[in-house]
Amino acid sequence: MNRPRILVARAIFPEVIERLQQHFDVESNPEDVLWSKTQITEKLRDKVGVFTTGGERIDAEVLAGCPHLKICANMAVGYNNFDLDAMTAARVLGTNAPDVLTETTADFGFALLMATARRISESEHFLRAGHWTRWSYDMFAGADVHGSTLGIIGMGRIGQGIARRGALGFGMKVVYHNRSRLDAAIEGECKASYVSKEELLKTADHVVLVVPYSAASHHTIGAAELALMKSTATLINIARGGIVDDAALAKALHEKRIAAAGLDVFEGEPKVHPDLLTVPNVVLTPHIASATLPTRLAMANLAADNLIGFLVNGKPLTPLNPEVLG
Ligand code: 8YV
Repeated sequence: MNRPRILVARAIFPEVIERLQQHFDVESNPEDVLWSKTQITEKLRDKVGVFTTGGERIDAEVLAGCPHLKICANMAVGYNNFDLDAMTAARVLGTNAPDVLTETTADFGFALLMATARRISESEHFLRAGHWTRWSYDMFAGADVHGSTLGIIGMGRIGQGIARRGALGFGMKVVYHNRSRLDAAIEGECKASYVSKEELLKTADHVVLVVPYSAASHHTIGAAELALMKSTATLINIARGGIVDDAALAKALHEKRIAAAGLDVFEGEPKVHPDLLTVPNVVLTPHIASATLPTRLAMANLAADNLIGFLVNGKPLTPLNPEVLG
């Protein structure tokens, strides 16, 4: 019997490949080769499904070369690697991996905030370099987290998780800005108040970005927004590269316009703006906010469940463009 053919675009957990092999003919990538868009298009020519990890671009150009493709299952909650309009036009379903990573990613957002505010990376580099020869009263004095004002831009599930940590665990005053205001019940649970973006930037001691990337959210934070922030404030980006204008941020950090930044995502990653690498008051991590093994396994299993659910049973779990199902 001819089984549906799928492509797994990057190396993933072998047990997830084995699950997929129970249903499909799987072309996988155990060597984790970074295939070009042309190579992926070529490999998808005879496939009905693809497992993507968030880095593989699926757009009209790719779709034009893949006449049999029916589903792209992303192992990520963000799906800006998909041109969803082009996929819908080609009647290709997109799915993402929400929920399973919410708490892990919120943990990381909070960890990055703490590390940044309390200058943990900067002070560790100083120690490792052998510069710690004496104590001084203001050595690596940072900003308080407890009792300060936390401003969250993008109050989806992960933003709400960070708000709960801040309000309930650290007694922070939480303000947020979002495309739409949340229900009063959720605001109450997160102890968060809705404010304009401008007010948030002016009043927050710590600004955390958790907005999805789109043309509309490109450079949500640029020079003008950085100019509104307190000079003592920290900025945390766990959303996507492109939400922050990294060149403007590097300049603001060099000029001490704001105190510090914690960045897990970058414009053009894995490249990092060279001026960010030379500022001491920034904590840089390589897009690892969801990186715990149980969570990454749950994300991979959810992407696999979407492929199996849709291609075997006609029922994907987390469809992004369900209109193609009808
Ligand atoms: C992924 C993420 O690890 O889920 C997302 O949107 O940013 C991360 O959890 C990343 O996209 C690589 O797949």
